Amino acid sequence: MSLTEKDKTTVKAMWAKIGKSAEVVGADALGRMLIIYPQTKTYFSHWTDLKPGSKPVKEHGKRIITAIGQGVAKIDDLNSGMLELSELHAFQLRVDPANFKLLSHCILVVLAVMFPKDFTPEVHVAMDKYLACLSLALSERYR
Ligand code: HNI
Repeated sequence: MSLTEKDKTTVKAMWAKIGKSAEVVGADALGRMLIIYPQTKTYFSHWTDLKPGSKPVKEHGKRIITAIGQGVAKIDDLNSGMLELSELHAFQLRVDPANFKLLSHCILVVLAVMFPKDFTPEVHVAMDKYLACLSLALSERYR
């Protein structure tokens, strides 16, 4: 799957609208993932509190969403843009790449909830495609 120029423009415009809310989006999406797909909690068992709104969830949500924003900036070459993070998730963290889809879904839900007017079907499909491409890029180093 590849992003069209129109997809890229739509993703960039939506990302600009998210702006300062990005941290909230990241934290809410991560908090939801841990509740809705409790199997994902195994990766974060070293945290003191995995509940939505907890300090580690907020801090990590910020880290994740920052990386997703960096992906938007490197949208023309996601594979090389995400290479280091792919390496980290594959070899150090050993996160099953199937989980990227679960987090991506939660991000879409949060965007729909927080930006109902902006989240048109066109934005929905462009963001879905972007997150799928990002997840694929994150899976690059697995094999
Ligand atoms: Ni992920 C650490 C980005 C999905 C489990 N992850 C990070 C870091 C970034 C990041 C950035 C911090 C790197 C560093 O310390 O240098 N993760 C992303 C992105 C996605 C993603 C952009 C998907 C869009 N990660 C996931 C998923 C899981 C996951 C789906 C597991 C279900 N990530 C982790 C774990 C860590 C992590 C575990 C280490 C956490 C810690 O405690 O430091």
